[in-house]
Order: sequence, then structure tokens, then C-alpha cells
Amino acid sequence: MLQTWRWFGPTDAVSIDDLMQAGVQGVVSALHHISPGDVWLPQQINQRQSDIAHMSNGAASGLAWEVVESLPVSEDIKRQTGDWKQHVRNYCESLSNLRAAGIDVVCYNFMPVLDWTRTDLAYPLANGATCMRFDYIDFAVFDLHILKREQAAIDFPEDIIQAATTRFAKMSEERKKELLQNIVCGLPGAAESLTIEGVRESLAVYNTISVEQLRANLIDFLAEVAPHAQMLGMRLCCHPDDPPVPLLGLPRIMSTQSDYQTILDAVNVPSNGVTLCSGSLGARSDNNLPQMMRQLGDRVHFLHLRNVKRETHSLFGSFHEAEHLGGDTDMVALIAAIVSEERRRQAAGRADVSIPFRPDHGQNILDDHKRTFQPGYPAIGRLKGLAELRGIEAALTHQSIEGSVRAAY
Ligand code: DNO
Repeated sequence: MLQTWRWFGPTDAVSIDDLMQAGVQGVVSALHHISPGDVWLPQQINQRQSDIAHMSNGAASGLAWEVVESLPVSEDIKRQTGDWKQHVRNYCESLSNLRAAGIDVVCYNFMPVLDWTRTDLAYPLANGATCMRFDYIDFAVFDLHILKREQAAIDFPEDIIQAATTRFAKMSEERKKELLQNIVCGLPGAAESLTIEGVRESLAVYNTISVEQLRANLIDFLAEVAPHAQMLGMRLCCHPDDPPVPLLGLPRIMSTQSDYQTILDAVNVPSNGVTLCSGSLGARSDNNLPQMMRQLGDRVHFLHLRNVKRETHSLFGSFHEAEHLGGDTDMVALIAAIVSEERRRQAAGRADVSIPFRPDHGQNILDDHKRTFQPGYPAIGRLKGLAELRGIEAALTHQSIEGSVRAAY
């Protein structure tokens, strides 16, 4: 497992010097300033590589840009509108430029309009830490009473609608504003930052796009870009929907194991792969992450290791981002499945034996409370996550227990 860390570029509050002290082995980054649909030019890519390769005193960091997260897919490509064909050609050109710079792994998502969605960015926990949270009732308040989406009432269970109506009646103006901001503001990695009017307009454009249509559009996109990536020797990996359910009436197509299987089978080349994000997928009680790793492992090119605690017993409901080894996903079993997959790759003589992973998100703890980070991306909370995750891998691959782990998984 290659221990990587997401770095948002020179403006990131966590510096390359910090990453070195955290002991990371590689960097995940993106050129967030380039609009979706535009080409990433060689000199822009090289500049970011140089930023990653150097510490603040100019000395070599020894770190490289290992994974692109994300090379965003434009809304036009997702809808097949406007200049979408040109955007696909541009996507292929960006891939060629990245490959020429020595970067092989590219993450993207196919979520319409919104990237990941939370109702709280700093939810206080009993021990003083804060974390990101999705409160299903607050989300219903937003959809039914703030956004006032016409079809919203048919998308929520009756008890959630009742609870949302009661809660909205007592909600302070301040919380209403905060809720709006948390849900519609461009979150880290989001391709586009949105206002409420912007959300309404963007949602309206998807009114006519069904789940089947969106899936067909993803397959059309992959039918062009995956063979190109394969020819270049690159690996593409689709990030799941976060959270993995339909939201705001938008179609969602990457929420379950069978969603992934459909897409992998439709464009059946090794470069068409998966970003296994245990936190996103783990918000649904029917997603079994170790099993997904065993079933899809062959095509998992990138891992986001994170945990969520589901707060209800339903298939989907409120959840919060737990500590990396807390929450509802059995992280030890998941890492054991990853280690097994890497063993299989080694035996098969594959070049991509070491799968890049990053500690995805982290709770704000200790000095994180005194600094401003991208929501979900504090320095110490993530460092704690990385330390715990690498500890599991070290234990599972230790020679004294390796045989028993192989037998168990
Ligand atoms: C959030 C991230 C996502 C992710 C994109 C990938 O923390 O996991 O924003 O980067 O969905 O395309």
C-alpha cells in the first residue's frame, strides 16, 4: 500500500514540509484552478510537480505527484450537452500530458452538480473533537423548506418529512444560512462552487436525465477515455457518490457494488477502475466494504480509507465521520482484503502491486481547532488516521503473522 496524502497545492495550510514529517510516501493533488473541460497543459502539470518535489528551503522532498484527484468531468460531458465532445477530447489530451509527466493514476467522479454533501462541517463530539456530519432531517429541511424543490416531498419517508417540518419551524435564521452554506458551497475537490440559484438552475437541467441516461453517458465517456488511458498505460478510477443515495432529485449511478460492476463490465479494460472510498460507500448499510474489495479488487486503482458511524438502523440515514478505526466499516478486514489483493497482483506479475491509499478526511483534534483547513482535511486528525492505517498494514504483513492472515482472507 502506497501511503499518500491529499495536497491542495501551494495555498494548502498543510505544507510539503509537514507531509514529510508525517512520513507520507506520495502526493495526491489536482489543478483546481483549471475549469472542468479545459486541457491541463504540460507546464501547469510540471509546475505542480516541482511544488511537490521541493521543501520550503528548496531542498528536494523526494515526494512525487502519484495520483490526480480529480481530473474533473464537465457537467456538459455528464449531460452530453454543449461542447461535450470537445471536452472528451480535451480530457484525453490532459491524460496524455499527465502520462508524459510520469503520472499514471487519475481519479474522477460522475456525480451531477454536487460533489460530496454534508449538513455540518464541524459537528462537536463528546470528547471535544469535531467532525463532518450528514443529518438526514436537516438535509430534508434544506430540500423541502429552503430550496423548496417541487418534487422533494416524494423523496423522503413520511417520518423524516414530519421531523423536518417541526425542526424548520424552530430553526434559527443563522442555522438556516449555515445549512445552505454547508450544502451548496463548493466543498474541497468540488469542481464548481454554487449559489442557491445556481443549484436550482443546475438541478433543472437534470430534470430530463434519468438514471439510465446518466449511466449511458458515463459509458460513452469511458468508451472514449478508458481505451486511451489503457494505451497510455494509465489507470482511471471513479469515485463513488457521497453520500451513496440519490439527492435533490439528481440521478446517482455509482453507489453500490453492482453499480460499479455494471460500469466495469460495460467498458472492460483494466484501466477502467475504481476509487474505493470506504467512507462514502460505508454510509449505506448494504455496502460491505471488505467484500467489495474482494469482488472489485482487481480494478481498484486508488483507495480512500475513512470510516463513518451510521446513526440509524435504516439502509440510509444520518451519519457522521468517525475515527478511522471507529465507525461501521471493519477497517482491519478491509485492509486485509487489500493486502490479499496486492499479493495476488504480485503473483500475477502486475506492475501496480502497491495500491495508493490516503487517509481520507480526519476529525479536527488538538491544534487542528486553532487552524483553518479545507473542511475534512485537518493536519493532525489525518495524521492520526494515517498512523493507525499504516499500523494495521504493518501488523498484517508482519512475517510473524503473515501466514495466518493469508489463510483468513
Ligand atoms: C472529498 C473527496 C471528493 C473527491 C471527488 C473525486 O473529500 O473525496 O471531493 O475528491 O469526488 O472526484
